[in-house]
Amino acid sequence: MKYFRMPFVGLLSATLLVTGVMGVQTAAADEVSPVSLRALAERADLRIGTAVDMAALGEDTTYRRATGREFNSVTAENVMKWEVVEPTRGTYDWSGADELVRFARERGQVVRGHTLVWHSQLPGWLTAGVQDGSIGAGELRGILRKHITTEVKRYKGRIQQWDVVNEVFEEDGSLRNSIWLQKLGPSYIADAFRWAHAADPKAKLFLNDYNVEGVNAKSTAYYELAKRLRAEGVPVQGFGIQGHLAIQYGFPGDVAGNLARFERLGMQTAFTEVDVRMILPVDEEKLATQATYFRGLLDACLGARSCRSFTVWGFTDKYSWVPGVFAGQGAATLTGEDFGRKPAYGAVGERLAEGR
Ligand code: 9MR
Repeated sequence: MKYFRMPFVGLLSATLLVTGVMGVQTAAADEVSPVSLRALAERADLRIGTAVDMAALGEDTTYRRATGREFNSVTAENVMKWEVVEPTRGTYDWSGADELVRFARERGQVVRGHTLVWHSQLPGWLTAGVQDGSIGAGELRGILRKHITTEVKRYKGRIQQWDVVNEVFEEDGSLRNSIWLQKLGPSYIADAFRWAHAADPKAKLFLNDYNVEGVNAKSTAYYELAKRLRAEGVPVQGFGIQGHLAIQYGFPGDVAGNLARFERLGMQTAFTEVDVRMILPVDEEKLATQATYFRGLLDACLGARSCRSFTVWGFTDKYSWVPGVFAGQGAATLTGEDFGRKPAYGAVGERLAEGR
C-alpha cells in the first residue's frame, strides 16, 4: 500500500496549513523547515526525537535529511549499547556514538543516551565470563561501574537524558531476573544511578521500560522504586515510557494519571521509543487507529508539565525493528518504506500545532 506520496520535505497537511503554522518556506531541504514536526514541537516547548539507525544515516540521504529536519532530539538505536561500545574487554568502539553526537550538535539537537544497564545486547565476553564463573560478583560490580563511568564521562555535557537502567521489571512488577539481579542483588540499580551522576552531574537520569504507559503492576513497581530511591537521595530524575504499542491490544488505560504520579514525585517524564504496530496487511482503518494511538500518547505528554521529550523509535518503516521481531506485523512508524506520510504523521503534527 502506498501512503501519501508527498516527498518527505517539510510540508504538513492542508489542515495544518490553515491553522496558521506555515511560515515562510525558504528553507533548503536539509535546514529546519518552518512546518516540520521539529518547528511545531519547538513552539510547544517539546523535544521531538527519533531513534537513529547509524547505517541508514550514512547511506540514505532522504533519511539523513529528514532526521535533521523533523527532530530536535536523537537517540542511538544501537550504537551506545554495551555490545557495540566494548566488543572486546578493554577495547572500545565509539565511532557510531561519536558520529551521532556530532550530527546532533551540528543541527542543534539534544541527545538521549541509550542505554547503560540492560539485560540484552551485552558483550559476549561479559556474558560468557559470568556464565563460566571466571567473572565473580565483586569483579562484575567493578566492570559495571567502569562501563557506566567511561561512557557517561566520554559524553559529559552532551547528553540531555540518560536511560541508566532499562527494562528492570517483569510484567508482574517483580525485578527482572537478569545477571545484574542474580549476581549483584537489587542494589545495582541505585549504584548505577550514583555512578552515572558522578560522571555527569548535569545529565538527567532515567528509568526506562515498555508496557508502562498506563497504570498497571509494572508501572506501579517503577513508581514505588522511584519513590524509594528519591527518598534515599539516589539521583534518579526521570521516568522513560517506551511506548511500543500495537493496535490489536488496545490503547493503555490512564496514561495521564500515570504521568501525574511520577510528576508528583518531582520527576521528569518522557516518551522514549514510541511506535504503533499492526497486523499486516495495512488498511485505512488500521492506519486511522494507529494515528489515534500516536496522538493519544503525545496528548498525554503535552498535558503534563513533566513531559518535555517525545521520541519515536524510528520514523520510517524502511528501517523499523518491528517486522524482524513480530512476524506478520509492521507499519509501526509515522511514514512508509518510501517515506510517504501516514495519517499518524498528520495527527502528530496537528496535536503539536495545538500546543500545550
Ligand atoms: O531497535 C533495536 C533493534 O535494532 C535491536 O536489534 C534490538 C536488540 O534488542 O533493540 C532494539 O531497540 C530496543 C531498545 O533498545 C529497548 N527497548 C526495546 C527496543 C525494541 O526492541
